[in-house]
Amino acid sequence: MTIRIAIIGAGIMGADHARIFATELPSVRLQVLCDAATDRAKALADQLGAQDVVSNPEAAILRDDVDAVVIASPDHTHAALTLTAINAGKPVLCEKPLSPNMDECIQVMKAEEALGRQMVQLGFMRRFDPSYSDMKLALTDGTLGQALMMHNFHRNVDTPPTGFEASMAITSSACHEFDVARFVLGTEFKSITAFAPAGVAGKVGPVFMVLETVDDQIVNIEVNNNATYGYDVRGELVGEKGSVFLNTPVTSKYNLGFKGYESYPADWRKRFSEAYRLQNKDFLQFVRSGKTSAAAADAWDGYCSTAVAEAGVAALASGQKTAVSLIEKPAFYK
Ligand code: ISE
Repeated sequence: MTIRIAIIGAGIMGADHARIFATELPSVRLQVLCDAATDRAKALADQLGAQDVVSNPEAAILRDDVDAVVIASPDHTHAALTLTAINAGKPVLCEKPLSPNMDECIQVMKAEEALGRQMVQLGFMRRFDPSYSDMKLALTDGTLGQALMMHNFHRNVDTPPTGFEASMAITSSACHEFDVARFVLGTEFKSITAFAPAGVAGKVGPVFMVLETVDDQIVNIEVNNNATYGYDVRGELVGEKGSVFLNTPVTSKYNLGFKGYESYPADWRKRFSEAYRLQNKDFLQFVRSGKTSAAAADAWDGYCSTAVAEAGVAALASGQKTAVSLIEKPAFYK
């Protein structure tokens, strides 16, 4: 069966999802691209062969010729559009975060429960990245013994010219690390402390966070959205018998001008291209079978990372170690 997809948002991520579905995966059709800037959506549709272009996201989701929805619009629109898709009975791959606000995540979980079916997959694509998969496997197969610590670096070249507020270093960037650390360690966080090191005037500054898990492991996260030199994500999981370090896929090594070096990508699309492809393939399988895979992030995972992010924003403002308090996990997600 060919799955007809609506992509909401034709910005950097909407365009990348559209490209992946149109050029890398079988039995899927770009049915409609939706963006407030219809000329941007039209240019993408012409390039990738999408059937139609519209500007109203709700109308796009509700169309009879749409089977499944990808939401890649601005963060604050994610939850409401996800609810529209759930209420229409359409599976949805929603970019992270599910919402910058915990209460909205709870509403999404309630809507799924009321329907009696999971409809939401969250775009925490790092769960599908082969290097994080190795890390998780080294824990689950016993190679590393007990997990003790996890170190994480998350560096972007710069922030988009508009729309990226300081808190988004935590809610929109660090949320990847919150989720992937929960996934790799198989645990939840109990506290977060956040520091703002010296930054450059007029730019979103770096944030350094220290988190404790309920199993007493320590996770630290550096986010620097204005690192300038390249997109650079690093991680190391330390266990009682050794450690696993993420290896960034590198295709070439340069020998030039008395130096040997590798280059960095400008953003996350190249670094995580295989993760995105595997994630979107997994989503199509979810649409076909109605069953979530073990790797995929669901609405509960979206809620948890937003709960950690909310505590992180509060911790940064207060300078205090802040508790992460989660609601009890609904039986529906167990
Ligand atoms: C962006 O939205 C992403 O999803 C990237 O993976 C992340 O590295 C970046 O910091 C976010 O702003």
